[in-house]
Amino acid sequence: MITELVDITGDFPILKRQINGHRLVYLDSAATSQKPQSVIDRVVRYYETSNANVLRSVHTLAEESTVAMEEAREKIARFIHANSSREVIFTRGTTESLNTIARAWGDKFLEAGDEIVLSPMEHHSNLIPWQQLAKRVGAHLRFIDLNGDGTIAVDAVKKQINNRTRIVSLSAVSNVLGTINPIADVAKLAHEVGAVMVVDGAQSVPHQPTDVQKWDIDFLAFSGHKMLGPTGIGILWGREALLEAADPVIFGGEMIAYVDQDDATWAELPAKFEGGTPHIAGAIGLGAAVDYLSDIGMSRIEEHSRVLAEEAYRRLANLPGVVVYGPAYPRTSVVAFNIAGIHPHDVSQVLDAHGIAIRAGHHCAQPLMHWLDVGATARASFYLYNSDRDIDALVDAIEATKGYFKR
Ligand code: C6P
Repeated sequence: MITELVDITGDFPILKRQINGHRLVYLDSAATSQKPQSVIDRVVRYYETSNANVLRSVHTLAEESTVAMEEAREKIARFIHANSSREVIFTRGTTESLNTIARAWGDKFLEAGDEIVLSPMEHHSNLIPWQQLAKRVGAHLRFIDLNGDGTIAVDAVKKQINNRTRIVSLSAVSNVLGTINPIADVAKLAHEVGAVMVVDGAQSVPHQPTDVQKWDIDFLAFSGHKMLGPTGIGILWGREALLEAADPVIFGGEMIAYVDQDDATWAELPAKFEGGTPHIAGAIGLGAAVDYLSDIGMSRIEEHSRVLAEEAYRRLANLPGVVVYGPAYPRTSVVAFNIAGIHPHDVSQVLDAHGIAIRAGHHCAQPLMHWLDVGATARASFYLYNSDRDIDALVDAIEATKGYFKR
């Protein structure tokens, strides 16, 4: 290990698998992380012992189920330093969280001529909801100019923010460039003009300590499945006053206070935004994932993700014919690259033959592909169960890929 993190691969049953006769080298955690046994066991135990709908029935199982889900909410609130678990809304993931903010807050408070500031590195989930909001209300999108290496300078942000700005929405970590964006500085600029600061934390919350108070932001979206939790569960965090002021977007069971034939009033937070039966097992599983991450310590995980990404960048950038995107330093968790003359899908296929799982494509960031002037890239992404041994395997397999296509 090149970091102080001990080898925890034994906690992840899937990592025992052989793929095409090789040890599985899983370098696709930015798409979704693998799950430790403790998370898998927690979900199974829930279904085996306490399965019941939440917040409705008054029997023992329903009580246990509700308590377990609300305990998970409390853990997640502490994990991101929310003021209260009332600010923590369960969603399906980052995508649903961002769409909810755009609908719930954006539709209510934006008007024609207002502006939304984004960056060209945003994932489609942090772009299209704002495009659609802008179309609905007649607002305009503005984009921060990136530095040549894909980083964001605070001065470039200043140029796009003015007194018509109502929303600034930025990823904390890019899922392609691995850049770490200056969220606290941008939030300060947003607040100076009375705009709200939204953060796409899909790639940051799994890899670094998250403190919404220190960042001084207004909304945060992230996904459970990228941080060792189950798929289909994610979080929308918002400041209580903003969530109180916003309108619900999913109408139905459990999000109401009172209903008659013609109208309805809304439940208190967080229920107001959680219409319908939630993903109870997912929420409880995410709580177990937060326990696992917290036991290791997010600062150590941050260091580990940073060291692996920087080391992988350095080694790939030294390979002839390999182009690596984004800054050498500082970066975290993901390294996107291309091999001259070989399509990334072909790279991915040859790597798979060596047991190595990476992602290839536009990574749901087509505007960023245009900015990089490429159609697609290969991308290796690292997490707490990876080590320098996996970087060795990646480098060897890239050399083999080059040899294969030369033939
Ligand atoms: N990026 C990747 O391979 P969902 O799908 O809702 O859990 O997350 C969407 C999302 C939003 N923002 C960022 C920065 C992301 O990286 C992602 C998911 C995956 O890069 C799947 S496309």
